[in-house]
Amino acid sequence: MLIRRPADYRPSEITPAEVYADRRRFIAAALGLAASSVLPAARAATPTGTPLTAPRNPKFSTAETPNSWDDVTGYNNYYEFGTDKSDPAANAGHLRVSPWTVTVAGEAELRGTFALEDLIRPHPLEERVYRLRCVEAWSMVIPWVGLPLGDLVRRLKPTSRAKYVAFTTLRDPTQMPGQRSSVLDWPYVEALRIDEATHPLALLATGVYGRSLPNQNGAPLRLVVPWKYGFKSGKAIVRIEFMEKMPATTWNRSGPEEYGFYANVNPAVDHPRWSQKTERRIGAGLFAARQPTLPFNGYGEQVASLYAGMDLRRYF
Ligand SMILES: Nc1nc2c(c(=O)[nH]1)N[C@H]1C(S)=C(S)[C@@H](COP(=O)(O)O)O[C@H]1N2
Ligand SMILES: [Mo]
Repeated sequence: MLIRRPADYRPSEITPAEVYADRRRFIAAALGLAASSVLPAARAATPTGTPLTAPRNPKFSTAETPNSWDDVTGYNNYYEFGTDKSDPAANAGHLRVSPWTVTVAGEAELRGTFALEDLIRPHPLEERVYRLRCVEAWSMVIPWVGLPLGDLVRRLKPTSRAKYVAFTTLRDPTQMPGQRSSVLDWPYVEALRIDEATHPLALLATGVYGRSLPNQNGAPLRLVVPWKYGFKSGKAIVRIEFMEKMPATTWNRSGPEEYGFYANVNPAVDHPRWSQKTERRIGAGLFAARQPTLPFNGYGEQVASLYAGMDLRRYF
């Protein structure tokens, strides 16, 4: 069996795109310009999208300063639209995100295909400022808008057999050019254990910066699991399936020795090709010090008990 290793087709994975983005900011600063004036013209300098009513939930928000709109919407991972950090902003704009349906399947009482609005309408939206730590050792602070995933899961009434829940991204190569290449097995699937999915920190995001999600951030519905590496947070979700057995997930299949099912942020367990001890905060500037990565991305007090007794080196 051919095991595709991301390194084989992403030789420039970690640094060049970041350095490139920072260099542009650096040049902009030197010229006394707004960074946006030298960034690609493809994206708006100010927030777009429909304004949402979503009071901030301070209990679940970090006090750290959020990244800029430019960082949050211009530096993305979304391989359906290309593997460079600037590709999603440049290429995702045409994705049709309305109307949108989500199919609920498997071990749940409330199954079927729902209009997105019907699925989320009963749940009030709130804003939560979360850290997002990418497995590639960069991080951002992002003011998400969404609903607690656990509230929706409970409403769907998983059966007693449901132990996992999988989230599948849209598969549509006509709209998602990255799906015409085999960079990953499409569609993108990520999954959680049910107790993870019902943890109060797990969020289904419909917006960011007080407005509906830009396509590059996963419109119209994406997961945000702040104590896990960013790849667990699937974008453009069309299917939620409750399962008895642990499902195969995209990144784990693509490199099982590099990307575990759990993917909990853990500075003590390095990625085989790089350290996870520190991270680079996007937007901090070329000369800013890397910062230490915290266990469970700093959410250990809330989530560590989910993994009591588990060997986190084995279940990484
Ligand atoms: N469908 C899909 N979801 C995805 C990805 C992807 O390539 N495709 N990339 C993941 C990774 S690696 C990260 S770090 C986050 C990035 O989210 P952001 O671009 O909103 O910051 O999205 C995750 N969700
Ligand atoms: Mo990531």
